[in-house]
Amino acid sequence: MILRMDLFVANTELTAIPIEDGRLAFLEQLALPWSNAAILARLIADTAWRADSITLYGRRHAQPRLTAWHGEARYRYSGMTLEPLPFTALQLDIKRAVELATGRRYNSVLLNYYRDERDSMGFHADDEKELGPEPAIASVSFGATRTFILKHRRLPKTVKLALGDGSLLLMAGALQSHWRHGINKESTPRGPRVNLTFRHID
Ligand SMILES: O=C(O)CCC(=O)C(=O)O
Ligand SMILES: [Mn+2]
Repeated sequence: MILRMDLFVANTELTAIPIEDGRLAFLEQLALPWSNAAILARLIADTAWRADSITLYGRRHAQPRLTAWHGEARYRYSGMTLEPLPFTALQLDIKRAVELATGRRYNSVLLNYYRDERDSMGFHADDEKELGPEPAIASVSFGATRTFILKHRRLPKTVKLALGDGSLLLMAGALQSHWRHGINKESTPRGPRVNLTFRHID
C-alpha cells in the first residue's frame, strides 16, 4: 500500500513577498510538533524575561516589552551588551524547524514578549556588524496577531504584514540596509504575543 503522506503534511514552503531592496519570505504556519497555544504558554512561563532599559540619545527608557537573549554569542545593541543564556530544549526544537524551512543556520535568538496592546518595538534595522552584510533573520510569532511595519529609509514606501500565530517571516538580502521595521502599539485590546528572531552572529 502506498501511503499518501502528502495529504497529512502541511505546506512547508516559504512564499516570497515581492519587495525592492531586499528579500522577504513568509510561511503562515511553521511545522512544529506542538500546538501554537502550548508553545506560547511554555515560552511565557519558562523564559527568564528581562525588563531592560535602553539608552536613546543619552536618555534611559524602559523598553515597552520584555526580552531574552539565548544562544552562543554576545549581542550589543542600543548601548547594551547582552550575555546569552544557553538555548533551551524548546528553542532548539523551534530553531531546527526554522532551519529546515529557511535552509539557513542560526546560533542566537532574541525573544520579545508583547504582554498586550501597549507593548511595542521602535523602528530599527537588525544591522549590527556581527550579523554580517546581508543577514538572514528568521522571525517566528506565537499568540496575538500584530502588524509588522517596514519603512524604506530613502523612499516614501511602507509595507505592513500581519504576523499571526505560528507564522514565520524571513528577512534576508539587503533588506536591513534599506528598510527599518517595528511593531506599533495597538488601540484595541490584544492578547500576549511572543516573537523569536533567530540570527547568525559571527
Ligand atoms: O516582534 C516582531 O515581530 C519584531 C521583532 C524584531 O524586529 C527584532 O527582534 O529585532
Ligand atoms: Mn528587528
